[in-house]
Amino acid sequence: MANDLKEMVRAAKPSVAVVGLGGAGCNITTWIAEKGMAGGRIIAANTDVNHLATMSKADKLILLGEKVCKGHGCGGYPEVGAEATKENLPEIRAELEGVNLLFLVAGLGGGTGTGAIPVVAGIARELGILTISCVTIPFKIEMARRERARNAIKALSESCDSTIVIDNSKLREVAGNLPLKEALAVANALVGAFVKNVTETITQPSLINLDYADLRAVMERGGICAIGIGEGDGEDRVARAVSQALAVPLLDISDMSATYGVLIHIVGGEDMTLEEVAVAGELIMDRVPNTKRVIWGAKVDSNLTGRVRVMSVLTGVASPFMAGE
Ligand SMILES: Nc1nc2c(ncn2[C@@H]2O[C@H](COP(=O)(O)OP(=O)(O)OP(=O)(O)O)[C@@H](O)[C@H]2O)c(=O)[nH]1
Ligand SMILES: [Mg+2]
Repeated sequence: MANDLKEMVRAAKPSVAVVGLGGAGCNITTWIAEKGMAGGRIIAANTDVNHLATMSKADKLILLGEKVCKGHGCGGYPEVGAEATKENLPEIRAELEGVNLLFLVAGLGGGTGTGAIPVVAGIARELGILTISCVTIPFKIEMARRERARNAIKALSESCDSTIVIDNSKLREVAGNLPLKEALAVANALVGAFVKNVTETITQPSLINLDYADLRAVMERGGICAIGIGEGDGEDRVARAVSQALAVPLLDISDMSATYGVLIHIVGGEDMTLEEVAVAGELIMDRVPNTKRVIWGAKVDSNLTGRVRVMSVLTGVASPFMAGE
């Protein structure tokens, strides 16, 4: 019996993969690979051979569109990025066979990531994989790039289950006056931590496990999603972390009460109590009363003693960016 159960646990463990596409996407997979992620396979794909070979870390590197791009990038043309990705379809499909949960990460606005991400999402849909894309949209001053990103998000919301959108322009609110490169690194760390936390919480034992079925219930056809992060210490640390996570979503949302679902992930030191985790769930419910589903996972990280960090994903939101702002 014990052996049967062990075998069932092994068989029930979902297979998770993360694919970074283009320069920003590969920077995010590099962040994840450097931190280490238990239970998921990391793939980095780019047309730019130099960036891929010298700066990208992953379990598997894929050079996209060798014929079309000859190892250079796409120069900001998404049509070229899509063409380049089609050259590698068999290889990408082979990587995705048997995967249950897929994260696709890219910075929208350039050629490779913007062109590749809908193509890979299309293969994932054919294979019936729960697919969550995590994308950034360019700064407000990058007008033409923002328009390109908007079109890409429309395409993604048709082919992915959920599309988590981070507006680089909103980074100022969390990253303050950091130099550009460091502000972008804040977004990379946020997306990287989200992918790592969700992967580990559904594949490894943790304080409160989110399982694959829970995740599927919230993220399947979740539409456009906003992510927020908050941190607190001392008394009321959970309340402060939760309100910060909900107050500064990294995408402007027109109406928070229309949120369909919420995923919350809490990380705290050895001193975090189960009571605190439960309170976090209640506080979130108060803020988004019409939400149909709330799921959460929690994990202990001994480096965070005295503090808690909360990450929230609101699904099915309406954003002024998508309305053409
Ligand atoms: N968060 C984040 N955003 C980035 C980073 N690098 C670039 N960006 C953003 O992502 C957009 C696309 O840039 P890249 O990812 O370099 O473009 P690409 O997909 O490689 O496309 P091409 O180089 O044109 O083939 C830019 O307009 C920036 O807004 C990064 O490291 N982190
Ligand atoms: Mg590039």
